[in-house]
Amino acid sequence: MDNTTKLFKVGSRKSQLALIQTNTIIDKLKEINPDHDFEIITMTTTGDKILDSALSKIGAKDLFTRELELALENGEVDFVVHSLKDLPTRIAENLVIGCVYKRDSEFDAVVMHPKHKGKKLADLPDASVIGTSSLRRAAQLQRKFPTFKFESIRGNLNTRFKKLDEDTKYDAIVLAEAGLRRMGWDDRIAQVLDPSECMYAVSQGAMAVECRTGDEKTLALLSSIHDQDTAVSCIAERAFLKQLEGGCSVPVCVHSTLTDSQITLKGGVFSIDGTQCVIDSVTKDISGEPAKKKSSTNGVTFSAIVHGSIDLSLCETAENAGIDLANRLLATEAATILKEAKEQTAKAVIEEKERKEREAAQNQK
Ligand code: DPM
Repeated sequence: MDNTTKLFKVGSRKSQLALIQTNTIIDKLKEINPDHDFEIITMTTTGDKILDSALSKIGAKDLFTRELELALENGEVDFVVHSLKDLPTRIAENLVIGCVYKRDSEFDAVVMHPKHKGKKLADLPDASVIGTSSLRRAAQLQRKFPTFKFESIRGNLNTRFKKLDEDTKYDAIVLAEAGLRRMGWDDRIAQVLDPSECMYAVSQGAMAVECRTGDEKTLALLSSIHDQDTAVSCIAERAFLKQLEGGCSVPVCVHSTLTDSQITLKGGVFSIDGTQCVIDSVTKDISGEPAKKKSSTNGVTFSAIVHGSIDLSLCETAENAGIDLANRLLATEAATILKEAKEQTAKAVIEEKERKEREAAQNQK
């Protein structure tokens, strides 16, 4: 390697979607920094290995990210690309989100079984089976469509498509529109759900790149593709989830809008069965101060989003929007709904563990 070439090692999950996302980031970095080289090192995470349980029943927050973070900590890779919605709102002190990439669609989308071609959810018959292992999607859609049944479906996106098309079990599945489009499956999108039907998950559709705290070379590189608007929205959403102490174990959903003058964060807490919910919103003025960029590589974290050159006051306002909204909800019956949902999920985690132990014992016989 000569002096002008810099090689960066990039960690990625092996799934097709993860590799597409990693390559998108690398291509953009190369476009801006043509003298840099990138080598992808793939690995398997717990979330990729445990395919017979719903995410919420596995009982860990960092299923898709921990192994990648370990590789970062060990110096095996210089940065890793995540879907920001899979990254916990608290990350280890020695790691940071070096940049947030411009968000794709944040909405959820419905994919129909081929026999329902041309239909929307509202056209499906009573007792239709919808495949999703997201508590958030199931709770909100159960509320809208009380006769539907929601069944867990796991595996990477390719596997889920196969399960939908080749089994007769599911009438439709619900996935993130961003993931579907990144995979090139645009023509299978039967319906994009707007927030009145299904609010999205915190940071859905946004990619984040994580690196080591204080790795100035990598942080400088990543700052070249940082999108401040996406970061500001995601800071508000992540601060909301963090303050609620939520994760994928509870049906928490958001809808944020950012203009030049305001940030509005709408958020909801649902019971697991969707019968109870509280939704509220907070708006903050962001027009006051001109966007003055301040430097913050160390020490300042907004729900774990840190990078080189950002408008700190804007980030702070976004963070406060999330915290305020969470506190407003926690002062209502949302607190009880959340507590019960967490207890239910914790119980489901134990039951799932016992089920697997029984299964393993059976297989030994
Ligand atoms: C999280 C959830 C899901 C993923 C829970 C939720 C979906 C789980 C499932 C936190 N992570 O959304 O309520 O349906 O079994 C994941 C996907 C993407 C990132 C796939 C999807 C898409 C790309 C993106 C899995 N993580 O949601 O359809 O948002 O950037």
